[in-house]
Amino acid sequence: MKKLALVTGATSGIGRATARILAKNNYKVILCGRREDRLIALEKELKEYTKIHTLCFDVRDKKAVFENINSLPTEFSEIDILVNNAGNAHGLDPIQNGNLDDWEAMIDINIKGLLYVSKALIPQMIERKSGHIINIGSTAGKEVYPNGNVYCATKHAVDALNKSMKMDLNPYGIRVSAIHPGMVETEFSEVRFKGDKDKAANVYKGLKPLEPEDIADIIHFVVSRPYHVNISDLVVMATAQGSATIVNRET
Ligand code: NDP
Ligand code: 8X3
Repeated sequence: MKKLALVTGATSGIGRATARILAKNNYKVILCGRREDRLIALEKELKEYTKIHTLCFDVRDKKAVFENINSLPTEFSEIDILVNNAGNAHGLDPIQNGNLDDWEAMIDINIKGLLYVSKALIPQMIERKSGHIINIGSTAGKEVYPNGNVYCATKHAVDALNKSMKMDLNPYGIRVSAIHPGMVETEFSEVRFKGDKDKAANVYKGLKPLEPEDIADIIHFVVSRPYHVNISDLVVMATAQGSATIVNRET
């Protein structure tokens, strides 16, 4: 049996694809998310490959984060790999029209949630002088785009936290890596546009976007390097994407 990975946001998109590839490669996996029905379905699907545990909590709820992680059964308590993936964009409005609830959701989930889960797991990694944290940033954490304001700010924060974690955890031999995807077709745009499927589909119209499996494959590559190799920062875009704002919709 290989290492144990905890994946946040495992109920959809990049997180679910990551849980699948890790499970199929014999990693033990803890699946996290708020939608319990999806956690149960994924556990059922993956338990033929490996040992699976599920944790149902909202990363915004710090009490729930610590209670869930601190009460893991022994077999799932020593976590080698944390994939900080849970997150979303809420809204796409110019700053002057931004919705406060959307802003708070993005800041609370994408930044504070990532910090709570990391804070709950870092002590055990320090104690063992081993571990690997994968932070899912975004190209929105490397550049900004019109109306992306607060989402871009949260992903710039993930970029900064990734670099900071790498420095602060360096004395303890802990690996820290960020993966910054461009456009990946998941439920991301449906969440951003509050369930408007047509608007969401338009984001990917006329191009071949990344698929969640493309990113999952890269996460698997990153975690499976020899321990002395730390891939610190990776930007991955669809070939049709030239930058956050340049997209070739002819390909
Ligand atoms: P999805 O919407 O498909 O998945 C988001 C995941 O995050 C779900 O599993 C969801 O689970 C979880 N999540 C959201 N809010 C919370 C919360 N409050 N507490 C716990 N879990 C939560 O989107 P993606 O797979 O695309 O997004 C995954 C990550 O990738 C995000 O951090 C996103 O910013 C990033 N990203 C996405 C890109 C894209 O184009 N799709 C590009 C670059 C980065 P549940 O609702 O069950 O809680
Ligand atoms: C998600 C990709 O282009 O919407 O982080 O910012 S994008």
